[in-house]
Amino acid sequence: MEKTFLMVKPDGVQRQLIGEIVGRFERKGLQLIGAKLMTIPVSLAEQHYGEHKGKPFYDDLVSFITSGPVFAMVWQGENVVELTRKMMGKTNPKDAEPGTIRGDYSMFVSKNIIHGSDSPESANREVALFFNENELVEYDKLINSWIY
Ligand code: IDP
Repeated sequence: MEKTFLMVKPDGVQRQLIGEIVGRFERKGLQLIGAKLMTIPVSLAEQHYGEHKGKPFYDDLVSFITSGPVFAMVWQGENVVELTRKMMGKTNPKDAEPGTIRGDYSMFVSKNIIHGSDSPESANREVALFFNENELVEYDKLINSWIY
């Protein structure tokens, strides 16, 4: 089953949106297999956002993502990467459709409350960056026979 890395950013944690965001993915039928509240060290933030190094917003992005706790998660399901990107909405909340997480709960690109891997390859990389193998819990979700 495909996995993805999702993270409620510091603004989403402060705005008490963890439960709302987790609830949307649960109700969709996805399976949570790892989660933790953590403060990201600068070195991990730099690795995670390495592709943006050199861009004008990079320094602000690293200081924002390390500014307070995030809620890091691993979810699995069929096509989970594409599906959760759709549920998150466009990067800039002004372009994100109502009904998406960013469309419903955020106003500004640097405070867009959630991160989600953008391809299965980046999902594998990001899951490995944030979680040890033993932090991922494989279990049978009995309701899956009513979902798939
Ligand atoms: P994504 O989070 O939708 O995958 P990316 O392009 O990978 O979008 O950008 C990573 C994060 O960097 C965004 O979620 C947003 O918080 C921030 N960001 C992207 N573009 C800008 C910008 O033009 N100004 C400020 N922040 C930006």
